[in-house]
Amino acid sequence: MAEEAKIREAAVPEAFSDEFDFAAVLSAFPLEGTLLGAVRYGQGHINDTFAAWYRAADGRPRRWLLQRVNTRVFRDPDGLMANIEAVTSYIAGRFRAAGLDPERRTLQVVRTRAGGPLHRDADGGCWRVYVFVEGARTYQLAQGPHQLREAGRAFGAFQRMLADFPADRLRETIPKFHDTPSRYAAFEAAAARDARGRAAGCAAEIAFARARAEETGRLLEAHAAGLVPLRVTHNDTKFNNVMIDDATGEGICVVDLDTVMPGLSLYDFGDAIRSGANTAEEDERDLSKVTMDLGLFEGFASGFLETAGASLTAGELDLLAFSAKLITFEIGLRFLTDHLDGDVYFKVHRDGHNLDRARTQFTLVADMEAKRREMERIVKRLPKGG
Ligand code: GN1
Ligand code: MG
Repeated sequence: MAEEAKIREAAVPEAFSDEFDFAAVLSAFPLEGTLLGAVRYGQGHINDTFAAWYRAADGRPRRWLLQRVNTRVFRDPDGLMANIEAVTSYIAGRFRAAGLDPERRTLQVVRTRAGGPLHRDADGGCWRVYVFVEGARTYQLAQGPHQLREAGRAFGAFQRMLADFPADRLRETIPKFHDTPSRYAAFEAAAARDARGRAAGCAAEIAFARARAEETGRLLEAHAAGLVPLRVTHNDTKFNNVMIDDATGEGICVVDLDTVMPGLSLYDFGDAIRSGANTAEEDERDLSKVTMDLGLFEGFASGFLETAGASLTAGELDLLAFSAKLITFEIGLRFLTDHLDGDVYFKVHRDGHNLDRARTQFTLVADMEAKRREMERIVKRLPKGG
C-alpha cells in the first residue's frame, strides 16, 4: 500500500471514445465507481485496447485495461483466456514464493459478474478486463541499453519462471506461430495470388525475401536435431510488451500474454532484438535511421543471459545471434505478406503501412548480416546466470 501511495495518479483524459457502447460492455464487470469513459490505449496491431476510467466513491479516478480480443486472429478465445489465467496465476505464485508482491508484476484478469474471464457483446465481440498497472509504462523506442537490459532480465525471468509450468495445459492459440518456413510459404502464396496487384510495387522486397528462403528452417532443424529444446515461451517479446517502472526503471511486468505457448527460447530472444535494438520505429520510412544498435543488442543480451543464460543449451547459445536475424526476417515476411494480401491481419494507419514495416525489418536484417560476427562475440563473452 505504501508503495502504491507513491505512484502518481494519471490524469483523467479530457475526451472519451464513442467507438463502442462501453457502458454496456463494462456493466458486465464488477468495477466499482462511476464510469467516466474509455480511451484507446497502446500501440498493439491486433486487439483493440482501451483504458476505462472510473471515479470512485471517494472522488479518486481509477482506470482498468479493457480489451476487445481479435477473434479473427485468436479463433479460440476461451482457450486463450484459460492459458492466460493459468500462466498469470502460476507466475503470481512464483513471485510470492520469492517474497515479492505479484500485484504490479503480472497481469491480473478481472472476471465478469457472471464469473468468466470474457464478456461477449451482442455483436459477438469478446471483451476482457485487466488490472491497470500504474506507475509504469511501455516504450516504442528504447531510451538506452539500460532499458534493454531490464527488458532482457524481465523476459529471461519470465521464461525461467515458466520452466516447470505444465506445457500440456496450454492450448496452442495460433498454430505454427513462429514456423518460419510456413510463414515463407504463406508469403510465396500471397505473391503468386497478388490479390491487390501490389507485387510489382514491391519487387525489391520480394527479391530480398527470396534470396533468404534457404535459411528459414534453421531453428526448427536445430530443434529436430535435439540441440534446442521446446519450452514455454512468450512468443511476442516486442520491447513494448514489457512495462518499465517509472520510479525505479526496472522491467516489472511482462504483458501481452496471448501467444504464451510451447516454443523456442530463440523466438523470444530474436523478437526482442528485432524490436528493442532497432534505432528507429518499426514503421520508420526514413530507412537511413534504421539500424541494429550493438549497444542495445548487448543490453538486452546481458539481461536475458543474466536471468536465463545458465539454463540455455549450447545449441541455443550458438543460435542466439542468428535468431535475431531470423525472427526479424520472419516478421518482415509477415508484414510483406499482409501488404500483398491487402492488409487483412495487422492494423494499418496509412497506405502502404505494412510495406513500410516490411522495409524496416529487411533493413534491420541486412544490418544484422553485416554485424553477425560482433553479435556472436558479444553473446560468447557475456556472463550466463539464472
Ligand atoms: C503483433 O499485438 P502486437 O502488436 O504486440 C503480432 C506479433 C508481431 C507484432 C509486430 C498475435 O503484436 O506477432 O511480431 O505485431 N501479434 C500477433 O509488431 O500476431
Ligand atoms: Mg503488444
